Amino acid sequence: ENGIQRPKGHKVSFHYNSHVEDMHFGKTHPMKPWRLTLTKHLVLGHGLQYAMDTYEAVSAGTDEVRKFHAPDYVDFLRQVSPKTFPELCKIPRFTRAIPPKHEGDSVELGPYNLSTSPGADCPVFDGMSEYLFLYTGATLAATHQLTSGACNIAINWSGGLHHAHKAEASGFCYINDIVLAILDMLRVYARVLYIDIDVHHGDGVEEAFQRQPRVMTLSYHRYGPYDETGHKFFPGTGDLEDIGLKGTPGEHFALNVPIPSGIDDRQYKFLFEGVTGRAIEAFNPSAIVLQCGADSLGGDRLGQFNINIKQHGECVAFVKNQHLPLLLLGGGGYTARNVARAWCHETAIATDNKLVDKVPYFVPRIEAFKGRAHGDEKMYPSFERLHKNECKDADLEYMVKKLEHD
Ligand code: V1P
Ligand code: CA
Ligand code: ZN
Repeated sequence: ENGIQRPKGHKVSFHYNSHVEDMHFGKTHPMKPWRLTLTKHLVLGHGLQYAMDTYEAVSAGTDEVRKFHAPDYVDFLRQVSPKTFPELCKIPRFTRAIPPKHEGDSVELGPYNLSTSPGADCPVFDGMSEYLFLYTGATLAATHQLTSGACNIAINWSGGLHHAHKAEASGFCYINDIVLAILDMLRVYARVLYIDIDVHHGDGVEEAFQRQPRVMTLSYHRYGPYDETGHKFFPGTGDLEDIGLKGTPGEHFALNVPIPSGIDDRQYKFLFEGVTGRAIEAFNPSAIVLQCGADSLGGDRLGQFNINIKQHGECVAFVKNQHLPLLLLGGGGYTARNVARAWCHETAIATDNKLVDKVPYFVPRIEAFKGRAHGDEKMYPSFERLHKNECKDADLEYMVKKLEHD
């Protein structure tokens, strides 16, 4: 009755675990996992679950994460919590790794760029270990659906954490689920193209494959002078001249599109379709990973671009139209209501559906799904059990207000 249909000619799988929503990076931290609650409820409110196979994610294993990350770093992430952090820092081999505190430093950094100080990019928070291995598990499950041929497009909006390094957290990212996914894809696909439309440079992924000609990385990002004090927009890398590690087979297999602030839809479309189209032509990938960071939208709390959800979605549509196995991941996105709107819209694009203006099904008010209301049942409460109702955008605003006060 809402017109949602399974796509004809391809299959989509959707991977998620509601526990990631409950996490808090800290009161002032811009990363809000509850943006995933909004996204989930919009997706369900539109009935898009009927157009895909939905899977509840399980945690990634230690060995899986060690395929890219250093063993000691993985062990640390497995054990870390606000309670265990001070003890873990006392282990002799870490005491030297902690950089000395300089006067004027606002945050004190621990090993691996982790910190319990408020204001840190990569805080140690309650439940963080569970959170990290869950979003990674969801990405790996999505990857397996693709590589086994069970689907053509696999989605994990809780993944896409592109800044994490081999043995260091960076920019809200602890485990680089993207690198792990691509490593797994290389067992099956000859060449993997990684495209990154997050407003930040996908430095962690680029670095991991800088010597590797079977992976081409292509990031679009804000780049250039930031303010009067000479600060660069995070992470400060991704110059046009950076094309992969010189003198290795990976040279020419990294592409960067540095962009000034305020870019609009028309300009972004011109750049994205021109450069991506040429990259696909030249590289001839066997599969594509698209990081759909929503902080490139206008009005983002951290971003400085001016593009609309429509154009953000057209990037997804352009890549989907290549008809290659496609892994869709989330990433940044700090104005939660717009993140949810964008990723729901892109779930519709992936499944060849058009969304109606009003959400056709009841979207539970916040009291109804706060905490672990869905307990141990399968991820999605079936919609038959919910009242049919309408959700106008005002209802989304209501949820935002309630969640913002959490
Ligand atoms: O600018 C910095 C660092 C901190 N200084 C030492 C320089 N960090 C940024 C990090 C942005 C991370 C983006 C992640 C992603 O690409 C993928 C998930 O979207 C930063 C900013 C900022 N305006 O760029 N950190 C914070 N803001 C911050 C603010 C409050 C509390 C904690 C962190
Ligand atoms: Ca980017
Ligand atoms: Zn970002």
